Amino acid sequence: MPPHIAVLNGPNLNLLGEREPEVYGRATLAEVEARTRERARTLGVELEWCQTNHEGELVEAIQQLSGKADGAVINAAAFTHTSLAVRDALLAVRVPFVEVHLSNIFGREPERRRSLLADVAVGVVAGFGAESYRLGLEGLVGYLQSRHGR
Ligand code: CA2
Repeated sequence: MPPHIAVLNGPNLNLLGEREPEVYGRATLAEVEARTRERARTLGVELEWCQTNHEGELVEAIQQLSGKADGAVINAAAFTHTSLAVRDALLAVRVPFVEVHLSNIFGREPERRRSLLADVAVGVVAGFGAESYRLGLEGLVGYLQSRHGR
């Protein structure tokens, strides 16, 4: 069976491409999804994609990864900086994940420089716009392959 990877997107990412292109780029979330799916196809992994504006829905989506996904690519958006609930859900399911951001959160306002998720992630990719998702997926797939090869 091909590895199953979930890509989870948090609040306001549905607005991508419409506003703040200088910060987040011009690609819409549908375009980011299409590019990421194209890479998933060449990597031979199955991709599931979702976006929610609600913290509880994101927590539920993370809980549902258990037993279903081999790994996850997560842009928790503003919840990255605020949500212990998202962190707790990720710790509970123990599914390896890569944290991704379109912008370089470490070069932004102080409140965005802190991630409540990064220390429990396999890795973090930030600042490459839509490419952050592709890079995150590649990193995660490489991690899963090396783990299986051990
Ligand atoms: O850089 C990222 O990917 C972020 O996760 C995006 C979040 C932000 O809160 C994080 O600090 C960094 C924002 C999501 C998108 O918000 C938009 C707001 C207006 C127009 C378009 C997108």
